[in-house]
Amino acid sequence: MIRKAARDFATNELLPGVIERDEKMKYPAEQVKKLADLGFLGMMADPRYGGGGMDTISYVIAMEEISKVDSSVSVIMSVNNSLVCWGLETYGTEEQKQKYLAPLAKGEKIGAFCLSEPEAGSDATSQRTTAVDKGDHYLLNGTKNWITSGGTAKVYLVMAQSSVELGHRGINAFIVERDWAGVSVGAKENKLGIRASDTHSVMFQDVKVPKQNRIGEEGFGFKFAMKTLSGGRIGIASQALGIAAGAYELSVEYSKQRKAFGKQISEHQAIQFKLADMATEIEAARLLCFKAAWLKDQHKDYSLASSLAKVFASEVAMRVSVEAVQLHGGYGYVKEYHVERLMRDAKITQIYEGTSEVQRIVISRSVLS
Ligand code: COS
Repeated sequence: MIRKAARDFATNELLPGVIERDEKMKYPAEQVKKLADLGFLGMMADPRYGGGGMDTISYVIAMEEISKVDSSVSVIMSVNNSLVCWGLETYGTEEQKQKYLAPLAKGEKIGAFCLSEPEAGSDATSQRTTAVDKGDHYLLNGTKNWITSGGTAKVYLVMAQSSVELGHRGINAFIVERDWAGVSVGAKENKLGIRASDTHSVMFQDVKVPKQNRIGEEGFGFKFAMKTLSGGRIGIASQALGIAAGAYELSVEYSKQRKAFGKQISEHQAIQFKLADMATEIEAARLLCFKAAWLKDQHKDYSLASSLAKVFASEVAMRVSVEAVQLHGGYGYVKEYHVERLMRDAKITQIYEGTSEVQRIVISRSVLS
């Protein structure tokens, strides 16, 4: 049912206009609103807070279907669900959940996750943003980069350094509202892919953050970010899976229509083998996503599984989408056939929420421990 609902939504609501939104970097405001009505912006959150109460497997399925068509929309969905809502639900106080999680899970507000900085992407412990303890509040100063939904979000989860001498144990996580004095947003980034999504720098200048807006104990911020990102990576792995599966489905369809050398190109073994390789890799990526999701649903450790899923699925998305363009030939290189967009969209899945290299750090540490 979830797959069908997501697929119908992608076909009926996302496909029309997806090329134009990509070209013009137009934020999918209407589509995100409908996604909220469908309950997909807080799929896994507890219904007590307006969420859908669904499991992570359902989320993977919905992410796959939506990403087959529009990854600018699915990244908004992924960040809101698995970084923002999940982070708040798991580590927030009851008061924080009532105030912030409820509107976010219902999609009345969009949330953003602010960890990356100009000099702290993979090296996430090197936070330059500071949050100085001033008694009843913290004073927040710094800049966050490449923030998904940075311009539209009303709520930011912000990581900042409160005690440099404590290193990563001095980092805190805060809930910051867009409308507070001192919060400002830079210009929208002009990106290679996921061009319709709203990526901005977010600046904090002497922002007063009340103590009750800290998430968890003093110094819990880095662990909060790592734990939240472990789940986020399942979302991005599913996005990559969807990009690969979308490119593959278009390739199967095209290969049955296009004729060359007197027959459909699907009758040429060179094309058949390309499709066979795509199908094999996509199935493997899907099973890795399901395994990570299943472990999370069973409350088992899923940090390794989510890195395995993300590194593999994102590399499959790259390989499959490049092959899909090749299979489409000249048509693949123009926008109308969608595969060039999928190829551009695929690249980011190897970069955000932990690059492929970061996933290999996580995996190799586990292998060697
Ligand atoms: N869950 C819980 N805790 C974790 C964790 C996880 N998945 N990963 C690391 N930690 C903890 C460690 O246990 C350690 O705590 P203690 O010192 O108390 O034991 C602490 O976090 C620091 O970890 P570590 O020493 O491994 O830090 P490193 O600087 O070596 O960095 C990587 C580890 C590279 C894995 C981490 O910085 C990372 O994931 N970077 C990428 C961040 C990212 O995804 N950026 C994209 C931003 S969102 S688009």
